[in-house]
Amino acid sequence: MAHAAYFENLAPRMASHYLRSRRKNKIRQGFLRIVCSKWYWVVPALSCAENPLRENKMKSGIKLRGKESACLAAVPTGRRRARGMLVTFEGSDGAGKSTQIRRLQARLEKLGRRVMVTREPGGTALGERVRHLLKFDPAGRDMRDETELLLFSASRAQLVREKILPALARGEVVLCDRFVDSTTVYQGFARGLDAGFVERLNRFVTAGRLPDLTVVLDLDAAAGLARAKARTKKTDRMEAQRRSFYEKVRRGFKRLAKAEPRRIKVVSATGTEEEVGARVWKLAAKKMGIVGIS
Ligand code: ATM
Repeated sequence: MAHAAYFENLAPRMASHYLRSRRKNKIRQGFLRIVCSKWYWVVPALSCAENPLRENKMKSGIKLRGKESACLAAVPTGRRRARGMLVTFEGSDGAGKSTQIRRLQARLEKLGRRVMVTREPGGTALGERVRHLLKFDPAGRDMRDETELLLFSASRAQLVREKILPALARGEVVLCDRFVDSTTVYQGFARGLDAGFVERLNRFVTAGRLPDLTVVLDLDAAAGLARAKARTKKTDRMEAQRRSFYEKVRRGFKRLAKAEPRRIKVVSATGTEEEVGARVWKLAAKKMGIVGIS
């Protein structure tokens, strides 16, 4: 009889035990999730054998201290991907944007980050055609300012949707040679087109995605023009402006940086490539939370 009673009660007892342990498990899991929410992606990153950062650490002997997590943010692992980051480079022509972009790309890739480099106007098959129209095509000789604004915007609309947003969604760092601030400064400020309209158009074209960091390489207009002229032999419609235009452009970028000091940083482009590179790295590393690597 005793046995019969035992077995009769077994099912409800098992059910209640099951429910209790499930509740306990849930609480335990919830607790672990809270504790690990900041760290659960660090552990796999450190322990994962093919983690590029770990390999890098071994190869270069870089010691990661303190906020290692900062560097680990570079490694998309497990359930949490590194957040994509958009860094744009602006400034007068000849300020050395492409050189600095290449340097930054190399440093980030050494740390295991995936980097996509692109440029404006251009960066897509369609955008490169538009670039040619804007800069070199004789048909563009008589281009009106409004047409110019729309062509730059058309190239950007394509680039943002075809390349930039997908790369950011994959957790990559996107380094873009010029972006929306060029339109604000060149077409809005220097050409004098309606600033309110330019801003609205910029928002539409970029789907509201502003850069996380914008580095303005600042150089005296005359020095920039001289460098740009020495570099290219092709006649470039955009580079055939008066010096006063470039001075206006320089002032425009500085004004923009004052208005958005958290995002836009002005960096002196004078000095050696390495010196400018060190200034750029300091800003980028800070923005990406990379510590201990100067
Ligand atoms: P570079 O790729 O060499 O930077 O040339 C692009 C030119 O287009 C540059 N001109 N100069 N001198 C800046 C100009 N530009 C604009 O006027 N508006 C824009 O929105 C962009 C992206 C570039």
